[in-house]
Amino acid sequence: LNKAFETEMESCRKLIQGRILAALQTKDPATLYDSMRHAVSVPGKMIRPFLLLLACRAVNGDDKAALDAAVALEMIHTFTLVHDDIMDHDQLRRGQETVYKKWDESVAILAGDGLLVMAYRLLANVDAVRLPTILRLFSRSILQVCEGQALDKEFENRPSVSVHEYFEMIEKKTGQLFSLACESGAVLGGGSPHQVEALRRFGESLGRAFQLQDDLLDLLADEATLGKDVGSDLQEKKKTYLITRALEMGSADQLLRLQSLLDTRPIRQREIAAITALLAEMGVLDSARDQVNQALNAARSALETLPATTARDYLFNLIEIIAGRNR
Ligand code: GRG
Repeated sequence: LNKAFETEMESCRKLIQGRILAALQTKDPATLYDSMRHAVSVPGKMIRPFLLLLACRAVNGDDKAALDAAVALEMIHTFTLVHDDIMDHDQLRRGQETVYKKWDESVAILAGDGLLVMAYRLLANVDAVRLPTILRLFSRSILQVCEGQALDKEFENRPSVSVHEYFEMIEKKTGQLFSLACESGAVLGGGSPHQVEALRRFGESLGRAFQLQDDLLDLLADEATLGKDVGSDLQEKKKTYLITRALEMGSADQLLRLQSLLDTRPIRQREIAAITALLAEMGVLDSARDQVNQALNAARSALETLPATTARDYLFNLIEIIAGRNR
């Protein structure tokens, strides 16, 4: 990957992180602000704000028009993680204790709420002409994330879920913040309707690839590198791509073996390894990798329709990063 891209990604991370910390100077009440600061203290990959800024540049817009929205988006993403960790009982996030583990559920609910509202306060700074559109896009997407999360939780209690239903769920849960990043960046940059739609589709496909990778990483990643609990999806009976596809591809005998492994508690490294081997035997891991590649190709096609700019090159680079990510 080219050096300029990496430098740009790192400088975007620093910029967004600086803005987030600057917005969080309040001390009291400590359980509210300390827990909010804890949630943002280790920065994530910052893919979503980077996408928002690049989408703005890709339509010839200025960073200044997009920066507050980019910071707001990362806060919203962090808020969903804080609440998700309560719902999934996760202990580890970005390599440190989750807010829910370090404090308790009440504190984590409030910390998440605080982050969401601070994000909306920042969004209010967006240019007045574009503000109604941006508020509509953000609110619609966040509601869709709620729907995706509700489906995800409902699926945990269902014995089987189709691959089609799985894709509907991840389009909402993960795809929406990716497509929101790209669509709102393009709107803030003053892109044409065609450009806005191309970038929205790019974000949607990238989000799909990203979540499929996330499903694979829950099984295959190294916990220290990943920075969150490995095997958490299995423990929580998540209907990931791997599980929904196994239900389609497995023989009766393979599905019996899978079910008995999935019912084991707790799920340890031994079970994870056995489940991985079984899914590989069914052809499910290859199928997942194939789906990742298809989604990344769709993302590439959407970008082809945009004018050739440095920002577009960086968006192509991001596709390669996601193709090879291990955290
Ligand atoms: C009101 C929107 C709303 C929220 C409550 C909790 C919840 C509903 C939704 C959670 C949705 C969720 C956690 C989706 C998972 C998306 C995902 C792949 C997260 C990991 O993102 P990364 O890898 O994380 O970009 P980093 O740590 O790099 O920021």
